Amino acid sequence: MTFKSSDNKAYDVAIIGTGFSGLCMAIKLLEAGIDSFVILEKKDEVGGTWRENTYPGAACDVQSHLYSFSFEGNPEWSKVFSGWKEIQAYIIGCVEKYNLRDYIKFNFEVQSSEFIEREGQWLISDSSGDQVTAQSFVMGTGPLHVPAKPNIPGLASFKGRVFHSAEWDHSFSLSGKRVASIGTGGSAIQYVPEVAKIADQLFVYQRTAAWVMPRNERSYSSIEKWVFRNVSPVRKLYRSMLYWFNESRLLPMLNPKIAAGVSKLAKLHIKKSVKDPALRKKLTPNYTIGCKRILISNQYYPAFNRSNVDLITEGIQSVGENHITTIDGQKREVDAIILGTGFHADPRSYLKYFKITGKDGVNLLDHWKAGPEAYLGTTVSGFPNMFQLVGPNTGLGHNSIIFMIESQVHYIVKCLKEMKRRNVQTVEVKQEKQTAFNAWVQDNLKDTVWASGCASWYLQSDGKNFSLWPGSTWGYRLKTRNIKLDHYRWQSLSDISQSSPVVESPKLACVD
Ligand code: N01
Repeated sequence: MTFKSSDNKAYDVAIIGTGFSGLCMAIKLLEAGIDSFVILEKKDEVGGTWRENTYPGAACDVQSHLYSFSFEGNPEWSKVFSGWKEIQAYIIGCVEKYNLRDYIKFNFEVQSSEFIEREGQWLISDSSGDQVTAQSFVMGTGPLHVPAKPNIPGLASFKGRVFHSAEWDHSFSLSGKRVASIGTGGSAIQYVPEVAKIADQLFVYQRTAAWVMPRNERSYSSIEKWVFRNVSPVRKLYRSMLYWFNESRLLPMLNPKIAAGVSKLAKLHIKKSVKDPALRKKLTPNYTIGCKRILISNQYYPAFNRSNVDLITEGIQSVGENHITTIDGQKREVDAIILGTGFHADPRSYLKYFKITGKDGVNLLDHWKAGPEAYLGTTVSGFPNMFQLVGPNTGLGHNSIIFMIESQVHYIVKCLKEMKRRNVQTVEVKQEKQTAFNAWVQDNLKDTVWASGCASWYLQSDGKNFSLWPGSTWGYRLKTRNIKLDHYRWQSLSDISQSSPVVESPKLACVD
């Protein structure tokens, strides 16, 4: 399919990314009658997380009937928690249904985005010098897309294969090999049981134990699928039951005392799954459940009962040409090392490769020196017409992120429509509203389980939680239903030229 939305013009909207966020934005723009938009995608296929994470066992830990667009129900999900292939097929199905490939510019890896104040436009460039201009700019890049690789002495000298879970090397068979896996987060607990089945020996290097709860592995029967297909109110009711069930999981997150009760259930899961008491002890976390993301798996703990799987809890000291040495001096020879070490979740680390310049030449990284902040996780003062999906403090530990994305997209479309209605070229949140909102967010986060003392990717180095929404998802939906018009500055180009000195702006270019 060729890119058609490329006729050398400035678009109304440029969207970055073709994951759930970017695609949702595109579909809702079309629904609102806005078809002057382009979607910029760094790779040659859509899917975001679900294109990248193809490791064995990769699956979503939110139920598929809920982890899908509310307006694009899929009666055909094979099981409660689907694997990456099925989710990616669903995403591609949505792209085909809404003819979104016509709007996507593939292989366009955004390197910079600059707000040209005099024009009220964003100038977006990729590494090859290709450029696009758009009045509004929506970031659908997702917070977990730049792999974090550990800085272990000697890792570069390892002569075997090393790869990150999100960059799985399918060309290298782990069958019959001695494999080391570093990390025990959401990704590792999914691939460890799969690798254990084929590797000769698997060493799992655990720095911090993870709380893992049982997963409902059920497949849907053909009768259930028939009902979902033919009686859509039943499917919708089921979706809403899943939503409210997940929403109830917020309670322990907001109250560490309740969380402590939930940890008894998790301990029971460990007891039932792992035979060796010493091993159980090592696998039992020493922090309040929920402080790091609660993981779900029926296969992770039992994998440690296998004779070819070893849990290593001593810290890694160094890596040699064919081995890993731990601080107790133990050397283990391996053929491959899998880095299940997570992602650079703090936008300040991944935005180093993607420069965003707002009003008065201010770099977003400088604006965010003390930590990423946005108004409703969506708009940032000083960065007019810029919108973020799953921006600061809109992440979740208990429910489907797609619910949040749909709330944000609804809000952004409202902003764009309001700009048109007022015939203005820029919209910018007022700094005092952004500051007050973030004070409220931080105040609401301070007694939650996420602040109960563990180290997690939700927190920046000074302990500030920059990633999670501090309350219910329906509360967020209520806040994003309507725009508080007086929280924003709505300006036409003539207002801007009267209020600021004329500065020579770079010539706008728009290259196909
Ligand atoms: O990454 P993580 P992930 N030496 O950051 C360890 C989502 N997700 O890719 O806890 C040794 O959770 C680190 O140890 P510690 C989900 O939101 C969703 O697994 O920091 N170890 C930890 O154990 C999830 O939260 C699905 O002490 C090192 C691990 O590596 C997020 O993605 C599926 C280390 C990293 O865990 C990220 O998950 C999978 C070092 N130098 C993932 N550095 C769904 O189903 C790090 N670690 C939707």
